[in-house]
Amino acid sequence: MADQSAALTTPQPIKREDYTPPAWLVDMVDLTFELTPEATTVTSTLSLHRNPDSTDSAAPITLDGEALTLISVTLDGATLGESDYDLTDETLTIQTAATDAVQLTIVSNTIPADNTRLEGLYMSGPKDTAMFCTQCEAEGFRRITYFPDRPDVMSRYRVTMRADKSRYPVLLSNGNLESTRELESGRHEAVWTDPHPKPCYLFALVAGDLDHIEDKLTTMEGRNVTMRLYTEKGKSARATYALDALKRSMIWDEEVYGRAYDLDLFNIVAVSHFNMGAMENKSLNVFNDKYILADANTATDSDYAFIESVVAHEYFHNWSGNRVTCRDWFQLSLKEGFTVFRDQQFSADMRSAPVQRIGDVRMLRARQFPEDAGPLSHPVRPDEFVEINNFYTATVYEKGAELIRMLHRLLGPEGFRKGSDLYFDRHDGQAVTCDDFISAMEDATATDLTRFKRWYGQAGTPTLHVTEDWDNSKNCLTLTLTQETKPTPGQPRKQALVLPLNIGLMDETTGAQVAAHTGQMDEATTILTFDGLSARPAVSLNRGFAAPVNIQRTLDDDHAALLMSHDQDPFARWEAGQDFALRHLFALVDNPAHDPAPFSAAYGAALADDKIDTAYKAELLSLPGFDMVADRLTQRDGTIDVDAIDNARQTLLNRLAIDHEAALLALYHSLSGNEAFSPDAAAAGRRALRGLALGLVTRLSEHEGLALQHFDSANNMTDRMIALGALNRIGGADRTAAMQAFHDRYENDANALDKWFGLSAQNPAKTALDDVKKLMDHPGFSMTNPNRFRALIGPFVMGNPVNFHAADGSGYQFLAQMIIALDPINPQTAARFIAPLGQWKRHTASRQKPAKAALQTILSQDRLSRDVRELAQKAISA
Ligand code: B3K
Ligand code: ZN
Repeated sequence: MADQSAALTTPQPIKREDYTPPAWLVDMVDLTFELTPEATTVTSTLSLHRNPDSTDSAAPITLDGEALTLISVTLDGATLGESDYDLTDETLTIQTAATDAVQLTIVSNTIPADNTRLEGLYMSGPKDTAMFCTQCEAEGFRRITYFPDRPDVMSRYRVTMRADKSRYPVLLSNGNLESTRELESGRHEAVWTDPHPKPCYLFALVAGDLDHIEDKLTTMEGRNVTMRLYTEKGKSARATYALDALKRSMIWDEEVYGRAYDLDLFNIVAVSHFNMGAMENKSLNVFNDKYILADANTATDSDYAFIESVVAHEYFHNWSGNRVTCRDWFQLSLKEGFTVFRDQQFSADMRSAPVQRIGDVRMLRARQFPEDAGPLSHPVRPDEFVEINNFYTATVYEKGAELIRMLHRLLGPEGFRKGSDLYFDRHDGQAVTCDDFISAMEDATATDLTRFKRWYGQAGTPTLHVTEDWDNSKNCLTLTLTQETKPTPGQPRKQALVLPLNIGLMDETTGAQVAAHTGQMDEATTILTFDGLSARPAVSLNRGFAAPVNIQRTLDDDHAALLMSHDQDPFARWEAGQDFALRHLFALVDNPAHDPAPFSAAYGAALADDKIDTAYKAELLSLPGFDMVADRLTQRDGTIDVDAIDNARQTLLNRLAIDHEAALLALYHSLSGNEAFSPDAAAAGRRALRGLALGLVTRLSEHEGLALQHFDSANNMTDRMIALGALNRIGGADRTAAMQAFHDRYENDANALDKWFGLSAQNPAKTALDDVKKLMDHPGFSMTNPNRFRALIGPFVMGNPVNFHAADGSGYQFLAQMIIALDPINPQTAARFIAPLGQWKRHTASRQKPAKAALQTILSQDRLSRDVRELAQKAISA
């Protein structure tokens, strides 16, 4: 049957308030797969019983099914005729008078080789060696077989896989391997059973010719667990770091959350065709191989850090997501926000906690704050959706994690642990809601979180306005804090939220801490009074980024410099540096002749401070990125001028290079380029700081040559990328030579070649768009592999502001054409690229028009996926 998912109009949204329990539950699922790429037959036998909690005791059995060819339906042994059921493009409905239990066997066909959406059962990898692979979250299982595809239907699974043995020697599914046997015609069979009831979105199978590595671990409960990590042939040597990260994650979850792994086998498969980062299928995680494969020559330090955190994230889902899952998809942040928080905690423990927190906040500001301020703004727990895949957003994930972090802060680590213990114990094996999570936290700590829950329903980033009044006669400081959240689509009026407060007062000359305040505010305005002070202090606000808010206050140069050099809280110290830089960047936007000397002086002092940890110093000395400047400027002015922001950043960076030439050169040379590669955080910190120095000094023409030298002498990918980043800016023959060398070295390594696509797309030269267009003809580029598409188009759209936002609209039109071309192939990935166009309202009038025109071009297509149509419609109606 044809895939009908490209619709002419937008289907009606599904609403959270309309939730009803399933009419039928499935106790047991028995699946048999006769796997061939051109036609896989799936025989599914379901043991169903009426749900006693259903509001409709006579409801028929309604199963979801899309892009399937139905072959037969058998109900309690009787084969049904076509008049006995109702089949549409999206459902199979079977009337039955049975009052209690039935057994239903359905045979259907699907074509994995044609499945470019990468949802359901599809082929991943180079054509002649492709493996079978599945992706079911959120609603992919209905593309494998007819089933009540909703997370509150939890069942036990038995899976029989049959496939050609020479092409697909490895057959994997969830749970334990029950049996294997040889079949006729060179085929073989494996049977897997999973003892843990699970929602169908956690089902997975993989069949292919794979290599693997393995390790073992004994859990705190005494279970001997084998961990296996499978890759495409010849790639397993690059999986050792990921396997080690898995082992460390297992140990960490026992130590920090008291949660042990619950089966004897844990498999990960790294695949090359994947829509996102990875998937937490029960005991069979499937990963985008970008988040598994790493060695010195192919992965950067940030790749290593991502691998560590994504491996941990998917493993942690075994409890926060799998053992306790979501009742419906509106509750997505129940598992995602919590699990992101858990992986952030893990990475903070494995690496530097302040550097991790800075990275988390950078990400939140770059991705979630603009989302929350634009037309796609939605609450952490959305109220409605058309396509659930559109709600795997920075708001659900990253803001969701901030909500959990606030709870952790408000309840304290011990209270939070009591709450998580109660949550896991109370709801083990259940599909629950965000309210259930909060109730467990309340019950375990005797705390009323009614008001805190507003965070789940209210979209938008609050702004905290802070004014300071110093009474010299009484030596008393009064801080007035007022919170405000601007209207967002569908939410004109906003309530006050619970904000954790973490404030320090510092002596204005020595920087020593003289007072501190931790607590919370839950009204629109809070007044804090500090008396008995000997002199007016400097105020350090929102330490640790305790509340995910924007702060509005006036911070003068002296005050900023003091915090930047002395704040006891490492996050606030970094933040002071960012605010200080922003103050001068704004001044440069307003007046290109502005003199940023005060910031440059403070920068020089930080550069000279050799007591600062290296990785942290690299963060302290990194200027706010384009996105952060743009977001803050939008808050100030309502609109932004891309060229003015870029010019301001370049001016300030050039100035820092001139003012600190000697110190930067000394720093560069003091950090050895000869050490043997190690991916640990300290070594990564040294590379980052050396790279920062290189980036600045090569702005001076007499030191430009260092960039090519850095490239040529690099013994690892991070240093190569650092050098190429600088060469991209410098341009000329050195750039051409290094890019060519990089290309030739990595031509046959897809993940490494992606970096070359990305660098070409980020080239600030005016030729960038033409180059990107030409690169679509490169033999390594492919529209059917999301990694390739994202590698080329992503950095152009997200990392080349001047060219993407070209005033003639060429960048916007190009993106529209790309979305239109990708939509019929892979709607989920296509829809991810709508958001940048949705920011049109932030731009100056000259850019608003072409950005809207690009959205109009998309919407004028006859057939669009629900994914793209939903977001494009929202984006244009900002
Ligand atoms: N749960 C998956 C994401 C599924 C996305 C479906 N569109 C990975 C994760 O967050 O762990
Ligand atoms: Zn997740």
